[in-house]
Amino acid sequence: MAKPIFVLNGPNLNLLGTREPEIYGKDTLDDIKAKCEAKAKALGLAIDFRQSNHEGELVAWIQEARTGASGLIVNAGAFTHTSIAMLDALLACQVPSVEVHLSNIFTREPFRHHSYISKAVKGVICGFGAAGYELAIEALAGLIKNKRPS
Ligand code: CA2
Repeated sequence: MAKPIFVLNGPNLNLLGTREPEIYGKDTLDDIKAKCEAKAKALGLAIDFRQSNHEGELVAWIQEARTGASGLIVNAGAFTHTSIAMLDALLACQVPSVEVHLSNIFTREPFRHHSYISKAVKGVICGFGAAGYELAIEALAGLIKNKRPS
């Protein structure tokens, strides 16, 4: 059985759909999970979708991905702009990874313009709402397929 793509979500993303829909869209995190599962299934992949408000738990999951995942999608929430610990975990994690943000962080407050984790990922998708997660799965599908022995 192929390893799943881990989809890791950071702090407060469990509140999606409850407020600020003009920034983050109307989808709840469960809606996004369902969209990811459908996209992965269509591409013959599996996902393991998780959310935590705790930096250490996110770091532990990135470490788990080293051996347990074929790819990694990370929306680190506000930890994007603060977490050297997540950067270090991602640098040590050899699996292909994509950073996703629902909003376009570059059109928002200056403190959101810098991401600590971008240095460690293959690419960044931001500003496309929930569709960004589906785009990230498509991107990873190509990278994972190219790695499979033929
Ligand atoms: O745009 C993104 O996906 C973010 O990663 C979301 C984070 C934010 O800190 C980043 O700068 C960009 C915040 C997620 C919190 O989402 C909420 C949604 C509804 C209600 C409260 C928080």
